Amino acid sequence: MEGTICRFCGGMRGNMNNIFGVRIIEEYVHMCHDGVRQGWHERNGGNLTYRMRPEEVAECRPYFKETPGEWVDIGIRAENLKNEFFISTGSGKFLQNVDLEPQNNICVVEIDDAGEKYRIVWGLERGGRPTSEFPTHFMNHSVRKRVTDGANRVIYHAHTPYVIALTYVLPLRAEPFTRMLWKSATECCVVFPGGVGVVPWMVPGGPDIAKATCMLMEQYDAAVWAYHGLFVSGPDFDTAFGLMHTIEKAAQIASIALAANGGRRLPHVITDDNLRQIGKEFGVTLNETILNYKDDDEMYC
Ligand code: 2HA
Ligand code: ZN
Repeated sequence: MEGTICRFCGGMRGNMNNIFGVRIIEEYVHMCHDGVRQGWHERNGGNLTYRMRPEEVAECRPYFKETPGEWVDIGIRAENLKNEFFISTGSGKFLQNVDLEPQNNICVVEIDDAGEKYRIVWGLERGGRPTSEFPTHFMNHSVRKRVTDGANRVIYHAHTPYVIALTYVLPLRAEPFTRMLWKSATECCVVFPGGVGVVPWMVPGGPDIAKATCMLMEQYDAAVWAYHGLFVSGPDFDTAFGLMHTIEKAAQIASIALAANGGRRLPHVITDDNLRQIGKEFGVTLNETILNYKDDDEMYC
Protein backbone atom coordinates (compact mmCIF):
# COMPACT_ATOMS: atom_id res chain seq x y z
CA MET A 1 0.00 0.00 0.00
CA GLU A 2 2.36 2.67 -1.22
CA GLY A 3 1.42 6.27 -0.62
CA THR A 4 -0.96 5.87 2.32
CA ILE A 5 -0.61 7.80 5.56
CA CYS A 6 0.31 5.71 8.57
CA ARG A 7 -2.31 6.38 11.26
CA PHE A 8 0.25 5.81 14.01
CA CYS A 9 3.10 8.09 13.01
CA GLY A 10 1.39 10.34 10.45
CA GLY A 11 4.19 9.63 7.97
CA MET A 12 3.92 8.12 4.54
CA ARG A 13 3.64 4.38 4.75
CA GLY A 14 6.34 2.66 2.78
CA ASN A 15 8.69 5.63 3.28
CA MET A 16 10.69 3.62 5.78
CA ASN A 17 11.85 6.72 7.60
CA ASN A 18 10.92 5.16 10.91
CA ILE A 19 10.01 1.74 12.25
CA PHE A 20 6.27 2.49 12.07
CA GLY A 21 6.61 2.50 8.30
CA VAL A 22 7.56 -1.17 8.44
CA ARG A 23 4.53 -3.19 7.50
CA ILE A 24 4.92 -5.93 10.13
CA ILE A 25 5.09 -3.37 12.94
CA GLU A 26 2.01 -1.60 11.61
CA GLU A 27 0.10 -4.88 11.33
CA TYR A 28 1.13 -5.88 14.85
CA VAL A 29 -0.09 -2.58 16.28
CA HIS A 30 -3.29 -2.91 14.26
CA MET A 31 -3.97 -6.35 15.74
CA CYS A 32 -3.58 -5.04 19.31
CA HIS A 33 -6.10 -2.34 18.45
CA ASP A 34 -8.50 -4.88 16.93
CA GLY A 35 -8.49 -6.87 20.19
CA VAL A 36 -9.10 -3.69 22.19
CA ARG A 37 -12.06 -2.81 19.94
CA GLN A 38 -13.57 -6.20 20.75
CA GLY A 39 -13.37 -5.45 24.49
CA TRP A 40 -10.91 -8.26 25.18
CA HIS A 41 -8.14 -6.19 26.80
CA GLU A 42 -9.22 -4.48 29.98
CA ARG A 43 -6.30 -2.80 31.72
CA ASN A 44 -3.14 -4.87 31.03
CA GLY A 45 -5.10 -8.00 30.11
CA GLY A 46 -3.85 -10.12 27.22
CA ASN A 47 -0.62 -10.27 25.26
CA LEU A 48 0.67 -10.83 21.73
CA THR A 49 3.96 -12.16 20.38
CA TYR A 50 5.13 -12.60 16.79
CA ARG A 51 8.16 -14.55 15.54
CA MET A 52 9.68 -12.35 12.84
CA ARG A 53 10.84 -13.43 9.39
CA PRO A 54 14.49 -12.64 8.57
CA GLU A 55 13.46 -10.02 5.99
CA GLU A 56 11.25 -8.29 8.59
CA VAL A 57 14.16 -8.20 11.03
CA ALA A 58 16.29 -6.65 8.27
CA GLU A 59 13.64 -3.97 7.65
CA CYS A 60 13.49 -3.10 11.36
CA ARG A 61 17.21 -3.33 12.09
CA PRO A 62 18.06 0.29 11.09
CA TYR A 63 15.81 1.44 13.97
CA PHE A 64 17.22 -0.89 16.64
CA LYS A 65 18.82 0.63 19.76
CA GLU A 66 22.50 1.48 19.46
CA THR A 67 23.07 -0.43 22.67
CA PRO A 68 20.67 -3.34 23.14
CA GLY A 69 19.38 -4.25 26.62
CA GLU A 70 21.05 -6.78 28.89
CA TRP A 71 20.60 -10.48 28.19
CA VAL A 72 17.86 -11.86 30.46
CA ASP A 73 17.28 -15.52 31.29
CA ILE A 74 13.89 -16.76 30.09
CA GLY A 75 13.95 -19.73 32.46
CA ILE A 76 13.30 -22.16 29.61
CA ARG A 77 15.56 -23.32 26.79
CA ALA A 78 14.17 -23.71 23.27
CA GLU A 79 16.81 -24.90 20.87
CA ASN A 80 14.63 -24.24 17.82
CA LEU A 81 14.17 -20.56 18.74
CA LYS A 82 17.82 -19.59 19.03
CA ASN A 83 18.69 -16.31 17.24
CA GLU A 84 15.02 -15.63 16.48
CA PHE A 85 13.48 -12.16 16.92
CA PHE A 86 10.04 -11.58 18.46
CA ILE A 87 7.74 -8.60 18.68
CA SER A 88 6.10 -8.62 22.12
CA THR A 89 3.73 -6.54 24.17
CA GLY A 90 5.28 -5.18 27.37
CA SER A 91 4.63 -6.61 30.81
CA GLY A 92 2.00 -4.54 32.64
CA LYS A 93 1.36 -2.42 29.53
CA PHE A 94 -2.18 -1.75 28.36
CA LEU A 95 -2.97 -2.96 24.84
CA GLN A 96 -5.18 0.11 24.43
CA ASN A 97 -2.04 2.26 24.60
CA VAL A 98 -0.13 0.32 21.96
CA ASP A 99 -1.34 2.32 18.96
CA LEU A 100 -0.89 5.64 20.83
CA GLU A 101 2.74 5.01 21.74
CA PRO A 102 4.04 1.74 20.31
CA GLN A 103 7.61 2.60 21.31
CA ASN A 104 6.65 2.61 25.02
CA ASN A 105 4.31 -0.37 25.06
CA ILE A 106 5.82 -3.02 22.78
CA CYS A 107 9.32 -4.24 22.03
CA VAL A 108 11.41 -6.34 19.69
CA VAL A 109 13.54 -8.94 21.47
CA GLU A 110 16.41 -11.02 20.17
CA ILE A 111 16.99 -14.57 21.43
CA ASP A 112 20.58 -15.65 22.13
CA ASP A 113 22.37 -18.45 20.32
CA ALA A 114 21.55 -20.96 23.05
CA GLY A 115 17.80 -20.28 22.93
CA GLU A 116 17.55 -19.37 26.61
CA LYS A 117 17.97 -15.59 26.96
CA TYR A 118 16.42 -12.50 25.39
CA ARG A 119 17.51 -8.90 25.06
CA ILE A 120 15.45 -5.88 24.01
CA VAL A 121 16.69 -4.41 20.73
CA TRP A 122 13.87 -1.94 20.11
CA GLY A 123 10.99 -0.37 22.07
CA LEU A 124 9.93 -0.09 25.73
CA GLU A 125 11.81 3.20 25.68
CA ARG A 126 10.65 4.11 29.18
CA GLY A 127 11.78 0.75 30.53
CA GLY A 128 10.03 -2.56 31.07
CA ARG A 129 10.24 -6.11 29.85
CA PRO A 130 8.26 -8.36 27.51
CA THR A 131 4.88 -9.71 28.61
CA SER A 132 4.60 -11.56 31.94
CA GLU A 133 3.46 -14.52 29.83
CA PHE A 134 6.67 -14.43 27.74
CA PRO A 135 7.94 -17.81 29.06
CA THR A 136 4.56 -19.33 28.16
CA HIS A 137 4.58 -17.72 24.71
CA PHE A 138 8.21 -18.72 24.16
CA MET A 139 7.62 -22.36 25.08
CA ASN A 140 4.51 -22.48 22.92
CA HIS A 141 6.25 -20.83 19.95
CA SER A 142 8.80 -23.62 20.19
CA VAL A 143 6.06 -26.29 20.08
CA ARG A 144 4.04 -24.61 17.34
CA LYS A 145 7.14 -23.96 15.19
CA ARG A 146 8.01 -27.65 15.44
CA VAL A 147 4.55 -29.12 14.82
CA THR A 148 3.72 -26.74 11.94
CA ASP A 149 7.14 -26.97 10.26
CA GLY A 150 7.78 -23.31 10.98
CA ALA A 151 4.43 -22.04 9.67
CA ASN A 152 3.04 -20.70 12.98
CA ARG A 153 4.42 -17.32 14.00
CA VAL A 154 1.74 -15.71 16.16
CA ILE A 155 0.74 -16.45 19.75
CA TYR A 156 -2.14 -14.38 21.13
CA HIS A 157 -3.79 -14.37 24.54
CA ALA A 158 -6.98 -12.43 25.26
CA HIS A 159 -9.56 -12.13 28.03
CA THR A 160 -12.55 -13.12 25.92
CA PRO A 161 -15.61 -12.74 28.18
CA TYR A 162 -17.95 -15.36 26.74
CA VAL A 163 -15.29 -18.06 26.61
CA ILE A 164 -14.54 -17.27 30.26
CA ALA A 165 -18.25 -17.40 31.12
CA LEU A 166 -18.65 -20.81 29.46
CA THR A 167 -15.79 -22.23 31.57
CA TYR A 168 -18.10 -21.84 34.59
CA VAL A 169 -20.79 -23.89 32.90
CA LEU A 170 -19.26 -26.55 30.63
CA PRO A 171 -17.10 -29.52 31.66
CA LEU A 172 -13.44 -28.44 31.45
CA ARG A 173 -12.45 -30.97 28.80
CA ALA A 174 -11.63 -30.52 25.12
CA GLU A 175 -14.40 -32.83 23.85
CA PRO A 176 -17.57 -31.32 25.38
CA PHE A 177 -16.18 -27.79 25.11
CA THR A 178 -15.33 -28.11 21.42
CA ARG A 179 -18.62 -29.83 20.61
CA MET A 180 -20.57 -26.98 22.16
CA LEU A 181 -18.54 -24.44 20.16
CA TRP A 182 -18.77 -26.40 16.90
CA LYS A 183 -22.54 -26.60 17.35
CA SER A 184 -22.94 -22.91 18.13
CA ALA A 185 -22.61 -21.70 14.54
CA THR A 186 -22.46 -23.62 11.29
CA GLU A 187 -19.00 -22.59 10.10
CA CYS A 188 -17.14 -22.93 13.42
CA CYS A 189 -16.00 -26.49 12.71
CA VAL A 190 -14.38 -25.27 9.49
CA VAL A 191 -12.35 -22.63 11.38
CA PHE A 192 -11.15 -24.97 14.15
CA PRO A 193 -11.61 -28.52 12.85
CA GLY A 194 -8.95 -29.79 15.26
CA GLY A 195 -10.92 -28.54 18.26
CA VAL A 196 -9.84 -26.51 21.27
CA GLY A 197 -7.94 -27.75 24.30
CA VAL A 198 -8.89 -26.78 27.85
CA VAL A 199 -6.42 -25.92 30.61
CA PRO A 200 -7.82 -26.09 34.17
CA TRP A 201 -7.46 -23.03 36.39
CA MET A 202 -3.81 -22.18 37.01
CA VAL A 203 -1.77 -19.22 38.22
CA PRO A 204 -1.10 -16.94 35.20
CA GLY A 205 2.45 -16.31 34.05
CA GLY A 206 3.90 -19.31 35.87
CA PRO A 207 5.69 -22.44 34.62
CA ASP A 208 2.70 -24.76 35.24
CA ILE A 209 0.34 -22.94 32.89
CA ALA A 210 3.15 -22.75 30.32
CA LYS A 211 3.73 -26.52 30.43
CA ALA A 212 0.03 -27.44 30.51
CA THR A 213 -0.67 -25.17 27.52
CA CYS A 214 2.31 -26.60 25.62
CA MET A 215 1.01 -30.14 26.02
CA LEU A 216 -2.27 -29.08 24.41
CA MET A 217 -0.62 -26.98 21.69
CA GLU A 218 1.08 -30.15 20.42
CA GLN A 219 -2.30 -30.95 18.87
CA TYR A 220 -4.57 -27.90 19.16
CA ASP A 221 -4.03 -24.37 17.85
CA ALA A 222 -6.24 -22.95 20.60
CA ALA A 223 -6.44 -23.54 24.35
CA VAL A 224 -9.08 -22.25 26.72
CA TRP A 225 -7.72 -21.13 30.09
CA ALA A 226 -10.44 -21.82 32.67
CA TYR A 227 -11.84 -18.67 34.34
CA HIS A 228 -9.16 -16.63 32.52
CA GLY A 229 -9.38 -16.46 28.71
CA LEU A 230 -8.16 -17.94 25.49
CA PHE A 231 -4.72 -18.66 24.01
CA VAL A 232 -4.34 -19.18 20.24
CA SER A 233 -1.63 -19.55 17.64
CA GLY A 234 -1.54 -19.06 13.90
CA PRO A 235 0.66 -18.44 10.87
CA ASP A 236 -0.27 -14.75 10.58
CA PHE A 237 -2.18 -12.03 12.40
CA ASP A 238 -5.42 -12.44 10.43
CA THR A 239 -5.61 -16.19 11.00
CA ALA A 240 -4.78 -15.99 14.71
CA PHE A 241 -7.17 -13.08 15.27
CA GLY A 242 -9.86 -14.82 13.22
CA LEU A 243 -9.50 -17.94 15.33
CA MET A 244 -9.81 -15.98 18.58
CA HIS A 245 -12.78 -14.06 17.18
CA THR A 246 -14.62 -17.15 15.90
CA ILE A 247 -14.18 -19.10 19.14
CA GLU A 248 -15.30 -16.13 21.22
CA LYS A 249 -18.32 -15.54 18.99
CA ALA A 250 -19.28 -19.23 19.23
CA ALA A 251 -19.01 -18.98 23.02
CA GLN A 252 -21.18 -15.86 22.94
CA ILE A 253 -23.89 -17.64 20.95
CA ALA A 254 -23.70 -20.68 23.23
CA SER A 255 -23.99 -18.52 26.34
CA ILE A 256 -26.98 -16.65 24.97
CA ALA A 257 -28.74 -19.80 23.73
CA LEU A 258 -28.18 -21.63 27.03
CA ALA A 259 -29.39 -18.65 29.04
CA ALA A 260 -32.40 -18.10 26.76
CA ASN A 261 -33.33 -21.75 27.32
CA GLY A 262 -33.06 -21.41 31.08
CA GLY A 263 -29.84 -23.45 31.25
CA ARG A 264 -31.65 -26.63 30.19
CA ARG A 265 -30.48 -29.04 27.49
CA LEU A 266 -30.96 -27.32 24.16
CA PRO A 267 -34.04 -28.71 22.33
CA HIS A 268 -32.29 -28.96 18.95
CA VAL A 269 -28.77 -28.32 17.71
CA ILE A 270 -26.45 -28.89 14.75
CA THR A 271 -26.18 -32.68 14.80
CA ASP A 272 -23.05 -34.83 14.55
CA ASP A 273 -24.14 -35.83 11.05
CA ASN A 274 -24.53 -32.16 10.12
CA LEU A 275 -20.93 -31.61 11.29
CA ARG A 276 -19.77 -34.55 9.15
CA GLN A 277 -21.58 -33.05 6.14
CA ILE A 278 -19.91 -29.66 6.65
CA GLY A 279 -16.50 -31.30 6.98
CA LYS A 280 -17.06 -33.17 3.73
CA GLU A 281 -18.38 -30.17 1.78
CA PHE A 282 -15.62 -27.85 2.98
CA GLY A 283 -12.89 -30.47 2.65
CA VAL A 284 -11.74 -30.29 6.28
CA THR A 285 -11.05 -33.22 8.58
CA LEU A 286 -12.76 -32.79 11.93
CA ASN A 287 -11.08 -34.23 15.02
CA GLU A 288 -12.59 -37.76 15.12
CA THR A 289 -12.19 -38.23 18.87
CA ILE A 290 -14.22 -35.10 19.49
CA LEU A 291 -16.74 -35.88 16.75
CA ASN A 292 -17.37 -39.38 18.11
CA TYR A 293 -17.39 -38.33 21.77
CA LYS A 294 -20.51 -39.52 23.58
CA ASP A 295 -21.53 -38.61 27.07
CA ASP A 296 -25.04 -39.29 28.34
CA ASP A 297 -24.64 -36.46 30.83
CA GLU A 298 -23.80 -34.06 28.05
CA MET A 299 -26.77 -31.76 28.49
CA TYR A 300 -25.55 -29.18 26.03
CA CYS A 301 -25.10 -31.05 22.79
O1 2HA B 1 -0.72 -9.79 30.43
O2 2HA B 1 -3.31 -11.39 30.60
O3 2HA B 1 -2.37 -13.60 31.67
C1 2HA B 1 -1.66 -9.96 31.43
C2 2HA B 1 -2.32 -11.27 31.27
C3 2HA B 1 -1.71 -12.42 31.96
ZN1 ZN C 1 -4.45 -13.13 30.92
